[in-house]
Amino acid sequence: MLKKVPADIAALKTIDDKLRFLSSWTIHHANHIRKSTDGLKVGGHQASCASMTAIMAALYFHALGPNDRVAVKPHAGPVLHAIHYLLGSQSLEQLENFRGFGGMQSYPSRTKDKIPVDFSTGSVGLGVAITAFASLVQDYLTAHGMMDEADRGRFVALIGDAELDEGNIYECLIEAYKHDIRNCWWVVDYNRQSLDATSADRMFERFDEIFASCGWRTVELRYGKNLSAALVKYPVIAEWLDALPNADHSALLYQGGAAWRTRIDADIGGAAAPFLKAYDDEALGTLMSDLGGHCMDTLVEAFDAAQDDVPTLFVVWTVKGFGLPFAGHKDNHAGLMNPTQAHTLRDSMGVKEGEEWEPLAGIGGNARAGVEALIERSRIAREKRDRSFGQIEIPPIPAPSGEEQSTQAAFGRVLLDLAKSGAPLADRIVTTSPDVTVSTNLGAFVNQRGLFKRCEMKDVFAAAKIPSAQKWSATNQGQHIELGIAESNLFLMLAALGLSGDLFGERLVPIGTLYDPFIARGLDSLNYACYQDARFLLVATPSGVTLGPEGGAHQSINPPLIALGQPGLRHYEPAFADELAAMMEEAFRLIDDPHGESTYLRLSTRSIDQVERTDDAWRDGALQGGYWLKEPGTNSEAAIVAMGALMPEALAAWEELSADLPGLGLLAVTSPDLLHRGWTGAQAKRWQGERNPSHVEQLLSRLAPGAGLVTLCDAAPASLSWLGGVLGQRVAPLGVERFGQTGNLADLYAAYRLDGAAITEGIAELLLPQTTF
Ligand SMILES: Cc1ncc(C[n+]2csc(CCOP(=O)(O)OP(=O)(O)O)c2C)c(N)n1
Ligand SMILES: [Mg+2]
Repeated sequence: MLKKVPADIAALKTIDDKLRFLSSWTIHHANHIRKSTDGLKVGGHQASCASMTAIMAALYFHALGPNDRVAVKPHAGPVLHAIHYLLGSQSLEQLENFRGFGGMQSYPSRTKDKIPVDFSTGSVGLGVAITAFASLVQDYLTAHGMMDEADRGRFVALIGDAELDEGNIYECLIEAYKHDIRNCWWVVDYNRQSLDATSADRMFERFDEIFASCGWRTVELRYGKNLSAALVKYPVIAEWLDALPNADHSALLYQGGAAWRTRIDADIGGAAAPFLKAYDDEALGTLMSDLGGHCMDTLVEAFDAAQDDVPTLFVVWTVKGFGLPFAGHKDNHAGLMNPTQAHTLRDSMGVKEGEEWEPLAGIGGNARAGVEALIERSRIAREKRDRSFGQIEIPPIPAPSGEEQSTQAAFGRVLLDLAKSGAPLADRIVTTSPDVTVSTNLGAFVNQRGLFKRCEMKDVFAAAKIPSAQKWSATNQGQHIELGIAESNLFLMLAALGLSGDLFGERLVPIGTLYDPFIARGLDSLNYACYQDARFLLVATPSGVTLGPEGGAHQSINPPLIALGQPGLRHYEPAFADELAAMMEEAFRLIDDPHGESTYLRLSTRSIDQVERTDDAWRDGALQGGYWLKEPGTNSEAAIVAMGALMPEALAAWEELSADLPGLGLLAVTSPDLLHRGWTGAQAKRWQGERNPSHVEQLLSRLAPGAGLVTLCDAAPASLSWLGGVLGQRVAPLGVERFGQTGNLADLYAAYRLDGAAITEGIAELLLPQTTF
């Protein structure tokens, strides 16, 4: 941590004003000055920005150092851009194009914004929680000697108060406590307003306790220096103000001095007279708005006082829309100043018309020198960090041997072999799982590489010589981060691990496991991880009704459809162990490739006969989304198209049917996601003059133009039924559309129409003279 330097309070206050003006003007420009071509409201959140400008001035121009990383609450994005504009690291063009195509984004975006954005935000709550996981990654890297202790930073989340209603914050808080995280500051912009209205009073009394019980220091910055001094002098006002409900407080802040006077007089009467006499209306309004979050001395003092590594929650009282005409109004969330109001603000800042974008317009004399010096002194990182790819040597991943294997068991074997191999890749792997480490077959890897904890944890069972297949001891050299059962945390952990190259310059290879149906539990966090291009391997197992006796609560149906619609995540669903090994190798490569992405492997516990391969020709196709497991004959009229764990049914049906239907093909689909992307991508390219058919077009063009496809997957049938649209072939889609239930495989496959009989019926449906409807 850097040594603190004395603060130039006057210059910080001027920067606070400047940030309030620039963020407001950026939004104003986009809504009222830039030409609209479609009549849509552009939007923006002037009030949410104004709430935080002092807090952000104090942080970025005083408290933060170059190694600190910040998640900025989504609606204060324009303040972050204004900061970089003052620092010279954001262009006018970008500000003028706020919310325009290619311009600065509505909410801070790591990937699209031109300024350094440490964490994307937008879906409230997630940007907060990822900071805790990032601090854990920092501890991991320093413990493993991949990062210098001296380069440590602090992880700061700037939070809206209503954001604290998101459950993911508390899930994360519990996990963070277990892992003893540190170097985190969460700064709550406590403006007591959400989107719809003012926030509930009751809960805020409890936040202290919740955070404190999870090991956090809590600091409340309620009143600024002037108001605090007045309240000491007039305790009767202090008592009254402390008890004022949120809604009343906001309304009075909006109404101003005269309303404060009337209300105080009505509520307190004669005892308030000396206080009321001491201020005229304007001074009273200003005094009552002097909350901690707008008092630079208070902010600087608080940040300076928290220089150790104890995680700290600052609850900073603010006025939503501070200094703007709709300050405190409950409807101000998306409120925009009209041009007259924006001009009044501009004039009040001493900025001349036409000079609105001059960074230091309106700041004259000595003040200017102070501000310039402060801008020069700001220690935050001004430019985007490099993304560090291409660091990891990826060895060939051999397929585990065995005539009968499940893809889940093969996954465990591959990792075990890697762990034992001593390959550099193995040292970069970090595994993590929400309490399903053993049941997803990570156990063997963990036995080899151990759990990670900053402080050693002994395996009590092993010490007592109680037999167990699983070693469960932790050191700071371990490579498995065990999480409690909270899938959202898994994805946030993967997001933080998957950004290690971007945040810390050292790429890790994160592998997270969970049961396939519970992807849905953390879906927004998964999307969040992908949105900011974190790189990881997600292994979801078991999956589908193939889970048999475990029953419907654990049998997944729609994840392949989720994956089909999820950018930044490649779905592979192998049938055989050699496919799985190839996919893992590809997934590792994609993690370390600038043009790569994350991978989702959907695996199964069903042990199936492996196929004999005569060559490696299948491999390329498998990595592109599919290959002919049984080549079709020339102009074949039909094919079975199957995915994953149902391949034995497809193969058996193929054997049976091909006697009558010579030339029947069997297409093994390994990734509907990739096939679909290839299809649409090739179409788009044709319009740019490139005429290469996509992989799926090539595969399906081996069949007759009007051929029929029976598609089969242990998932929603729509995962594959779209294949008929590629070349206009007819489809009989088989898959799961009702909740599963317990049973053996034969019973379940019959009940859900996933067996040989269903495939035969499907073929008949397609080949018999067309049914008329
Ligand atoms: C997960 C999610 N749900 C809903 C929204 C829509 N939304 C954006 S801001 C907001 C209220 C934010 O209030 P607060 O956190 O107090 O921020 P501030 O008052 O500082 O604007 C809501 C509901 C969102 N961005 N993310
Ligand atoms: Mg709020």
